[in-house]
Amino acid sequence: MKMSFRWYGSGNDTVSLSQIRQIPGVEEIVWALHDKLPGEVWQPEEIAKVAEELKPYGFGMSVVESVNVHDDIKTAGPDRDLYIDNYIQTIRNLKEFGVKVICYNFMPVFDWTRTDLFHPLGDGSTALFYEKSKIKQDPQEMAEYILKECEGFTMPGWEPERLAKLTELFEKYKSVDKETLWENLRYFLEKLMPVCHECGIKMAIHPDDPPWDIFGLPRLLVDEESVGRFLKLVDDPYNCLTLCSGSLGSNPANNVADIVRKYADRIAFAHIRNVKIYENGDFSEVSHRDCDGDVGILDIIRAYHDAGFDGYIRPDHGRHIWNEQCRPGYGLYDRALGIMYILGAWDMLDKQKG
Ligand code: DNO
Repeated sequence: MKMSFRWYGSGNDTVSLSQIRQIPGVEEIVWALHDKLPGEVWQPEEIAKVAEELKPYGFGMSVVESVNVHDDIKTAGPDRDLYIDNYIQTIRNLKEFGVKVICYNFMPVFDWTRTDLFHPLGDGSTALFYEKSKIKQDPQEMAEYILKECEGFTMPGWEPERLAKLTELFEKYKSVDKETLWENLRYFLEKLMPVCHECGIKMAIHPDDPPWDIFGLPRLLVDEESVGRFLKLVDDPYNCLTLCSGSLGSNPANNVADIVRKYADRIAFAHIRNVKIYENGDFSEVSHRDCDGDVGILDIIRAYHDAGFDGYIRPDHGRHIWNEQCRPGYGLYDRALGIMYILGAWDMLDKQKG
């Protein structure tokens, strides 16, 4: 297992590389060119700038999160082949810098969705929260709330340029039902696989967050069965998963540790996060400690360990603690605590194995 930490880049993150350097065990920075819109080619000189920044700290840059997929690819729009060609060019450019895994998602319109980004947890900390009943309302209202809370930062999946055209976007997806979306995903991945082989880069899809349809938009990767369908859809060792424990785990019917055990050989990247689920289906993000939430963090870590997982792993969202002013879910302190929890469990498992 290779421990990593997501970083949004100089001037775009409250956390610095020198701070990350002091968290034990971090080998890799999970990065992206956050000013790129979906569909644009990532140019070598732009990637080189990030490589230069990471170099003095000795961090690898093997994982990109995300190269976002243009809506024309998701909806089979008129320019999908053009945008797939651009994606392929980006893969080729990333290869030159040692990238091994590209995390992406195939969620329509919205990436992850929450209704409160700073929900009080009762101990003075706050965290991301999802209130089911709010999602039935106006998507425009929710998008405006999230954009307002995130002013000053770029938020992948929440690009203001895209969301300014929300009605148009919803219109585009009107004719895209679940089966069509599966088909469009297959088309995209089949075009990419030969290039992934050539470049040694794995495509690692992020499951849908939350794992159910929202605002009438179809969501594909929501449970063990759909994850299995995805892996068979394009049955190729370079067609992989970013297995996010918190996304799948916010449906209590999902046993994430079982999913890890079943598909470990196709997991290229692991997001480890804990979630507390309420009876009415609302959920709150919580600390990484197993007993604080419901996803079974320790079982999940054990499942990775038993499988001899040698992919990349990162603590996912943290709470906002000790008055840290940071991006929602992406502060320094709680994610650093998360790393220590994961490494503590992992080291103990190593020791027991002898
Ligand atoms: C949320 C993240 C997701 C993820 C994308 C991948 O914090 O896990 O936004 O980066 O879905 O494309």
